[in-house]
Amino acid sequence: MTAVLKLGGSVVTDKEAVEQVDTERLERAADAVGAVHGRDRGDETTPEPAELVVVHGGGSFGHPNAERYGVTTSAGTHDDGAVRDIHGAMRDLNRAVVGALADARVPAVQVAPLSTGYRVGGEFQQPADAVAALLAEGFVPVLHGDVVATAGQGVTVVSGDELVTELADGLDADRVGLCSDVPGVLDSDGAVIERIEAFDDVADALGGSDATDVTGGMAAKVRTLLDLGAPASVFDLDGLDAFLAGESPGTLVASSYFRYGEE
Ligand code: IP8
Repeated sequence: MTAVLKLGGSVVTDKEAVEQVDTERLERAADAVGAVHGRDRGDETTPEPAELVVVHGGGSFGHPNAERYGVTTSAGTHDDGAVRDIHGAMRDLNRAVVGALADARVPAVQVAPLSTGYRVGGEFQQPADAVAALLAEGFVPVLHGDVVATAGQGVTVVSGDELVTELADGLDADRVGLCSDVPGVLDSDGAVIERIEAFDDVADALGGSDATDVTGGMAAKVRTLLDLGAPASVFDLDGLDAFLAGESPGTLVASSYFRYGEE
């Protein structure tokens, strides 16, 4: 049973500041992960395979730096200084996230997308072999939004969401969790939608099907999640314990196909 969990930039950083970790929220998230995936020190010689991959977003580390150099998921740069600055900021944040998880006894280890992923023809590719091998050896790999080599464009940004999609498919994950600062996918009245099985069911609430890919945001996220080979939950920090306990807090985005696997 493998789960991929994204901790959004709004969970681990103070988005109003520059390169500021939100220590309190990060510790809260790390403690929740540790309560389920922590292990006693001394277990290192006989680890069980780990069941969790963590991905975190850029928040006040990645985004201001990417903006400074005009780099996005589609606009690249050959400026090596930009690569060092954007990647360096994300490494700093990753060190804080991995450190907090380690303090919560999670066998967390850092994996840098810049060293392992790439983009060709606009499509992001994240080979999952090294991550799978780390999981098999009992580690919890922790990846992060980053910059990655992009054919003909130098580097472009890769978002945490793109990593989640690639890893969920590459690892044949059973569950996906997206933890951010919203309690779920909201309808037009601001209420959390419990379950989404088809985009058309929520297109109006999310701003209509035509607007989706241009505006990005939740509509694009829902489309992507519906195409995943695993059910995905969208929730906030209050829902993290429940997700880690195997429940589906917030909004469950799962095509009707997954109903057959349910009791
Ligand atoms: O916060 C962005 O990741 P995201 C990463 O998941 C960078 O979109 C480098 C801006």
